[in-house]
Amino acid sequence: MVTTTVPYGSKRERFQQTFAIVRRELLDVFAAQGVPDDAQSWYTRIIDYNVPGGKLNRALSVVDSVEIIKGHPLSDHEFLQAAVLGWAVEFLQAFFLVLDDLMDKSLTRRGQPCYYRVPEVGTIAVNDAVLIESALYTLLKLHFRNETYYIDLVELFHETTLQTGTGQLLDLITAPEDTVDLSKISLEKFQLIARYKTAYYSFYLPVALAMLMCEIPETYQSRSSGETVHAYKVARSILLPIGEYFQVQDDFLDFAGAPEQIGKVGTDIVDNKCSWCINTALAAASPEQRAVLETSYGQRDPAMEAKVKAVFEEVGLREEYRAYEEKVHAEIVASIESVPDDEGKALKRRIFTEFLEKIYRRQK
Ligand code: GPP
Ligand code: MG
Ligand code: MG
Ligand code: MG
Repeated sequence: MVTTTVPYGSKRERFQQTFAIVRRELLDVFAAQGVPDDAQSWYTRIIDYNVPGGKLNRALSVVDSVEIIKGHPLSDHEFLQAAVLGWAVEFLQAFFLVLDDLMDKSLTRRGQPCYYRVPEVGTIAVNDAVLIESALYTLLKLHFRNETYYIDLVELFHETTLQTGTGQLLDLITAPEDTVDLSKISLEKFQLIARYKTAYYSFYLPVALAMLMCEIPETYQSRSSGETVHAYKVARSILLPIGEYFQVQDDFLDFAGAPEQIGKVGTDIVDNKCSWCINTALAAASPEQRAVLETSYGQRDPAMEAKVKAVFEEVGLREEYRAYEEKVHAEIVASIESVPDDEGKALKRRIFTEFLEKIYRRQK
């Protein structure tokens, strides 16, 4: 008898195929509440418009990390569980982005109008974000309710939401609409904002979820070094700097990326954001250039925005960025070398290198 194996395609394709499963489950749970067809159609659009269209780096890192820790190709059941955690991160991200675009008054996201700008949606987007958030907990319940680590997954999502909301608060109150005061911003402030608003949910969360699913304990004895490893703390110490680097890239692309490439139109300059770009430009600016930044930053006026961009070019921000990227990449690679690399239910260096290489020199 000839047996044929159906080719799975790439990991990304295999992962994307699981979207149909989680989508169906969520639509069924929603419909089971007994709501009319128009509400069901609205709910379907919420998911389809906001969830599947991203780069999926965060989600794929959950799957990759589970595979690296387990050390063997995943069974169908393991793959689905890892994929559900990946989608849960993408739902968390969609929840944040819908609200972030409203708060940042952004125009486009992932190459389409921001969700709140869809004509019938407007501020209903706030309620839709509530529904997107609730969906991730539905997924966790459907797929993990019977696992011993279920409550750890739930708590991790709750803690991550607190951290991200804290970062967003810092981001917003550091960028008041009516008063531009560049003396109040600094790279230290940028770093704090970046870690809280981005690094926890984008980098620590996907890896910590994989670690929980693989039942890596809080602490264990390293066979290679003999030392006690505080696994989640070590993971955080590598992943938060990667997340900060990612936010530097996001800020640089907000200024220098082509909208067709990055899928969004930058708003940081007009929004008065404490971005890596403004901090780095201020450090390099002459008194005259600083004066231009003082009067033109944070103004909702394309001519003012153009003046700021011209100063960014004059001070050599592109070169600063290239140098920063190479330096921070090398530093992170070196810090990964210090992670104990043990067999079994333990951390592996490759978790971090794979995640880092996904974003190194990214153009979108
Ligand atoms: C990225 O900031 C941070 C977030 C998307 C977190 C939002 C958190 C909430 C609690 C709503 P950003 O504004 O630089 O992202 P982008 O450039 O993609 O708009
Ligand atoms: Mg934004
Ligand atoms: Mg924002
Ligand atoms: Mg940004």
